[in-house]
Amino acid sequence: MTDHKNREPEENKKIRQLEKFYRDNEGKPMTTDEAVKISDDENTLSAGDRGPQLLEDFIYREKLSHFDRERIPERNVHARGYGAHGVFECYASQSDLTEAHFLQDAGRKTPVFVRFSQVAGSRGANETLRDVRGFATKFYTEEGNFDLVGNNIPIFFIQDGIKFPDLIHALKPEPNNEIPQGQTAHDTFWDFIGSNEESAAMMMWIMSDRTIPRSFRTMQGFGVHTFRLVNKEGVSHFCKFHWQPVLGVHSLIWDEAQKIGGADPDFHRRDLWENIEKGNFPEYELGIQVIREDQEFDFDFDILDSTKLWPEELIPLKKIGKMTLNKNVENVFAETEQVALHPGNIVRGIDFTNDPLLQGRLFSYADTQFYRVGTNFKQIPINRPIHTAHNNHRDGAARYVIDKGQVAYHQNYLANNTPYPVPGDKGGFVTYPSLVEGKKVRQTAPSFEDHFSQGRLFWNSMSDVEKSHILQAFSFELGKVKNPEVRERAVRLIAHISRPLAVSVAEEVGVPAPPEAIPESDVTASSPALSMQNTVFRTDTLKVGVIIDEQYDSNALKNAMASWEKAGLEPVFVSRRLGTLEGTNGDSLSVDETFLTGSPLLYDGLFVIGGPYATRDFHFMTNQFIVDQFNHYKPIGGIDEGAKWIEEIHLQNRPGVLTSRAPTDGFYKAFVNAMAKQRFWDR
Ligand code: HDD
Repeated sequence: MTDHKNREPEENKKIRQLEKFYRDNEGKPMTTDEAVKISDDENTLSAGDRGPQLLEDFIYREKLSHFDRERIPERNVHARGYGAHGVFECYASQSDLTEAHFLQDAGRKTPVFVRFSQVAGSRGANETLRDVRGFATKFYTEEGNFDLVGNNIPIFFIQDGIKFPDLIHALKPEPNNEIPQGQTAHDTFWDFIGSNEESAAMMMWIMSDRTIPRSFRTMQGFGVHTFRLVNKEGVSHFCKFHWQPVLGVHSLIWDEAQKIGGADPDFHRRDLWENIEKGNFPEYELGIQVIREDQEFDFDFDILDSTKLWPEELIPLKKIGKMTLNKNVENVFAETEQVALHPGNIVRGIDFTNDPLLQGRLFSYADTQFYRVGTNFKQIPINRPIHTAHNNHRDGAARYVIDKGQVAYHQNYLANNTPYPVPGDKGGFVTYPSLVEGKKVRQTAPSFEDHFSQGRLFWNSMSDVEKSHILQAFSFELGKVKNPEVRERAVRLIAHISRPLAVSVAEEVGVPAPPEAIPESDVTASSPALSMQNTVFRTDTLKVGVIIDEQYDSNALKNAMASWEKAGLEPVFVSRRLGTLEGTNGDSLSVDETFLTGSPLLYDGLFVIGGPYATRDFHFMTNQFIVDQFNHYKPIGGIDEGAKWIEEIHLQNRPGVLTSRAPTDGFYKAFVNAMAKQRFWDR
């Protein structure tokens, strides 16, 4: 691997100049925080060889006191996450829709920081648990920071922010025994869902494979809420934001997700980190769906309801730019942990709507950052805007900036009334003057009351394989619920969306079928854009586990490698021990993983070459790898001994299993095509 510090893209450097905040210890003498050079960092000052330690040892005290304060409260939700820097590039001016500076010119580049996360798990949770993933982006624009704090699912569980603490209390580990960690397969979560019909559509999404993504690089992101775009003329459009991964949307299967939790609990962060280090920069296109103000009531759902999506077939997605993540963080705590994302961070040209869920968030995020990171969290390098902020905010715990001058108030004469407000026509932020009328009430809007049509739309849009995974997910999750009434209530909720699904789930989890009287949604439409089967399939950056031993067939490997390189496939050599292996031509290769450190779970496909001197153990371990890959529907190729072993267990000629004793170019091409298909569901 290359040292990523040496390849930090020039454009990131120029725009954000993060280096000025870096502290590099390499080659430097050790000092205290007061910069006093330290002569001994391993022995406490004590009175005599075996005597008591002395309180005056300021070096010892400083070291321990600082250590004692190293942790800050983890995020209440989305505690486990991983971030990276990058650049967003605008495709074409969007000035007809918005004044937002970063969307004015084709080719304009804006630095970004993204934090991916999982909702329920604590900071140490394993990363492949079934859960919604966060996809939060901070755009450091020339006119201030804009945060798009989204998820990998386009809708949400609830319609009003006041219910968020209830949702999260139900979803987190149960308070009496703090079990289970980071997952929803337990009584309180399903009690909440079964008691809150507005969660029905989200229930369908979270039971799909969307909640077990293959990689952060293969996840969509959604701003969820309806925002406003406002142009120079003051014309407003409603807008939804989407991120589309260039690699397509791909997920694990449940058996893999569970086992990877053990094989590599850091699966997602490792994948992101390693790919950025290798220069496989993840890319996502930003899409917007836009509707005019006068179309607000044209749909059979309320556009302010966060439990509803806008079907792309009705309101098409327009791609307006691309984000490339091109630099890992230098320090996870300083950047990923301290980054303070907030849907309330908007810039001129973007504004809020009355979506009650969004309004709740506008309060909650800043509030939590003040508590979690501290009063002056906005001055921390990762949170600072590109241009220095100027205002009369002063003091507070751990203020980093030294505010100069006598004046800290507005209006003033002594500083010539600076800092001064900027009128709207000179670049100041002006709130869109939307009309507000009505009595103060505490109630759900009647237009928010259809809870089942979009759950049904989602179900109608799934392929047979996706449907079977949803049934399996319900069977697992509700199967873990101890209270039979809670199971039954959840099954009744499913019946509003699909009676046959509810009946199958009821059978699986041992509760009565839902009463016939429950009305099932009559929506017949589907939205192909919602099915992951209709995504992009590519080979680049997919990993091929290559099982190989001494005296491997050098020519065959050379040909295979050439075809993989062309397709961007990345081989991982697996053998019985680390070190080098010699091929038939006297060439050598370096083993990446052993049967012990590697795992078939971690490769997108398997290619078995083996070698003539393979031991019985080698053969046995290889069989295990082959069977796991087969059970997970992933491509398998075999040549030489590899082909023989696959034939011995009668898997040759099964879908996605390719063997050859005399491999040709056509054979290698067929293996690459199988990798592109990724899964062979018809096995
Ligand atoms: Fe939230 C964190 C996404 C509803 C309150 N949320 C948080 C993060 C993401 C989301 C991605 C992690 C950001 C990071 O990486 O630091 N949240 C969402 C989405 C929602 C949503 C897409 C619905 C559309 N959230 C939501 C509501 C509330 C909150 C309704 C409260 C009223 N969310 C929080 C929070 C968190 C948070 C408690 C915890 C840590 C933080 O904010 O910074 O304030």
